Amino acid sequence: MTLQIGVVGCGAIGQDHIRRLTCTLSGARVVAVNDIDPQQAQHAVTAYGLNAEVYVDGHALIDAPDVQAVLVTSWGPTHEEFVLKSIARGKPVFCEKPLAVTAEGCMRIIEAEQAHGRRLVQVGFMRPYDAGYRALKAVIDSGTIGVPLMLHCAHRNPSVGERYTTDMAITDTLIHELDVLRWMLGEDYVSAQVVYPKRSRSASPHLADPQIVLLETTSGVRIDVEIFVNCQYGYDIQCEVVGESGIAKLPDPPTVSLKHAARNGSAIMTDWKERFIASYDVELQAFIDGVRNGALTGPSSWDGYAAAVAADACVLAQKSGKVEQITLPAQPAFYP
Ligand code: NAD
Ligand code: ISE
Repeated sequence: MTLQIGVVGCGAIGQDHIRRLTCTLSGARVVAVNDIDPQQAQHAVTAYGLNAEVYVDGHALIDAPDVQAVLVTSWGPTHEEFVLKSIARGKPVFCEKPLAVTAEGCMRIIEAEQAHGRRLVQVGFMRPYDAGYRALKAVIDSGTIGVPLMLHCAHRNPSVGERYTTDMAITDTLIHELDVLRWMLGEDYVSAQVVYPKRSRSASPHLADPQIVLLETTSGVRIDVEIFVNCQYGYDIQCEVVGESGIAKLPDPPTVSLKHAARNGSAIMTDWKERFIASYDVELQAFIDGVRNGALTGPSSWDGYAAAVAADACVLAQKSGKVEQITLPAQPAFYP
């Protein structure tokens, strides 16, 4: 049976997910679309030749009897209401990060999902599906480099728009590292601090860029993450794990090594959509398969909550300049 999906939010990633649902993945079909800007929704229908109803209201789309599962790809502050609505209707929902913009919002979703009695939510954290991160985790788990002691990471974007503010370095950007490093190490965070290097002249006046986030995990692993969203040269994700007896590094995407015009080099990607294209495919196929098999396995509401709790502490640390504690309640058995 083909899973009939309704999409709320047809911006950059909404359109990209509609494309993969329509052209790349199997077992699902987009039957309804919505955007607060109706032209965006209509554009998705035209661009991908969808046989889909356009709804002016996301809640009406979720209510529609032919919508069996929901994709929430609207702006972050709207995620909580659409996820709660999907749970209230008993419909599985894939929600792009962040699950909600506050930890309290994520907790309301967790409570609603548990009250429903079975998992309905998958969060759009795609990096645990990335082949490079999976290979890195396999090396750590094999014990080859001994116990991890330190991680050196970087999340660099070529540039960001005017609307991007200092706190978004955490809530929009670092949130991926907060999720994937926790998954990779199998540990939660206990503290965070943010320090500001010399500011780039490419950053807008309301953005401190770059930033360095220092995290500590329960067992004492120290992590530094450079967030630099106006680095100019490309979209560059780095992660190096220093263990007791060796170092393991996230592979760069494969590109041709080129010797030309008295230079030796290789291309660097500039677009996050391309860098993680395979992981987006795998995460969304996992959602479709999970719904059809009656068991979701991808990043859960609890993962969304854990990342949000850490992000809240990082935003506090941005403002206080101090080391801020991160405290997670015990993980409910509902989320094994
Ligand atoms: P975008 O601004 O391009 O698109 C967001 C869309 O949501 C817009 O078309 C806007 O009109 C629509 N919208 C806003 N409020 C709405 C509402 N109440 N109802 C319906 N539609 C509404 O942004 P984007 O880059 O597509 O990001 C969307 C979400 O996806 C964000 O939460 C972002 O963090 C996340 N995202 C995740 C990744 C990833 O790597 N996993 C990448 C990009 C974006
Ligand atoms: C964007 O919203 C994403 O989620 C991308 O994966 C991330 O790398 C980028 O920095 C964000 O702006």
